[in-house]
Amino acid sequence: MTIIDLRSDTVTQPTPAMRQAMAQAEVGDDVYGEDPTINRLQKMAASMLGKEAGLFVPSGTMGNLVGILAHCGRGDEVILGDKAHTFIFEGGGISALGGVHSCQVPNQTDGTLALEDIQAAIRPDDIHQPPTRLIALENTHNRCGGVALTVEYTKAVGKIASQHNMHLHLDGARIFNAAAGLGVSARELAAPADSITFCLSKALCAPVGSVLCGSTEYIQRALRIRKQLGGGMRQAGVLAAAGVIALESMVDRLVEDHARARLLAQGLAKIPGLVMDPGSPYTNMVFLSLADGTRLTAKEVAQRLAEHSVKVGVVGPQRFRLVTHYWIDDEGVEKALSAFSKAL
Ligand code: TLP
Repeated sequence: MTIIDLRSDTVTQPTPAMRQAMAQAEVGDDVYGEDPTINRLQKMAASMLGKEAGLFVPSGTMGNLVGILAHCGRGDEVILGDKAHTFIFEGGGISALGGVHSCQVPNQTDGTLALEDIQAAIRPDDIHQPPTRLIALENTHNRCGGVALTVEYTKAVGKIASQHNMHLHLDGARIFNAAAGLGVSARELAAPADSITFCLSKALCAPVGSVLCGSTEYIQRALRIRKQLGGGMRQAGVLAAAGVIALESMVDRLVEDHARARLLAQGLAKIPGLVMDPGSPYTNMVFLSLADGTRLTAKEVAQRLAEHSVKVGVVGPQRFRLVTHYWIDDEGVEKALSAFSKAL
């Protein structure tokens, strides 16, 4: 029986077109800068994000790590959200491996950091304090419900960064979902940022990889850091080939995932015992909880759903995250709704 896997868009398998492109990919040694497929992917990515250069990395986590270390030295500080993926889910890599200090500012429910909170977090020039070098935002914001940060907001943060001679990094793991959700281009969303990393292996279905984009000089620095971290790959054009297909043919269809997330949310809202997060879904993520007084925990409900071949993310004792993606069709949404009805 087909599994309806709504745990994440990271579970997406490569499409048949990707598998074919991977098999036929022209490759070379990328540490020598000689993999034509990687070079093509990096160029495409940079151009779509409006940056001078791109760097293929194995994961979103490495994209953020390399991205932040290319801005900050040991003892420097980055301002980020207390619900940021980089703060919560990346193993503390920026401090463990780069000695970068983080200053967490509360994420508002719309995924933003209040501008006054950012201003207040910027350190004075004082030898007792770590120098604030960077602000990092996340778009779409995962823990804040997959909500997209607007161009206007990102511009306002970019302005603060440049006024203080600091930089702005965007964890744009799902920047193309943000763009689709807002009806703007990813390039506009990335414009105020000095650097952006986005993932090929989430909603865009590629099996591996992310791309970090920024100025030529910045990417040159990032290249050295990627090598230090062991992320210099050789004939990885077989992976980049799927990324090229992802950028060519998977971006414009993301609106379909968003429409199915809405369909899913509408159906779930009608099932007694479930409480939708207000506003959910913004893009491809549906967040909901069990109503107070429900005897079952989210984990127990997830086990029951699994018996009906439906997998969901459990993100709290009573809370779920369901993510739509390329491999979830209308029938998948129907099956998920029917499984929830049966499980409860
Ligand atoms: N997020 C994963 C989990 O780690 C939670 C998911 O299922 O959503 N930035 C953001 C905003 C992300 O959501 C993720 C992955 C990453 C970075 C890291 O990407 P990978 O998994 O490629 O290292």
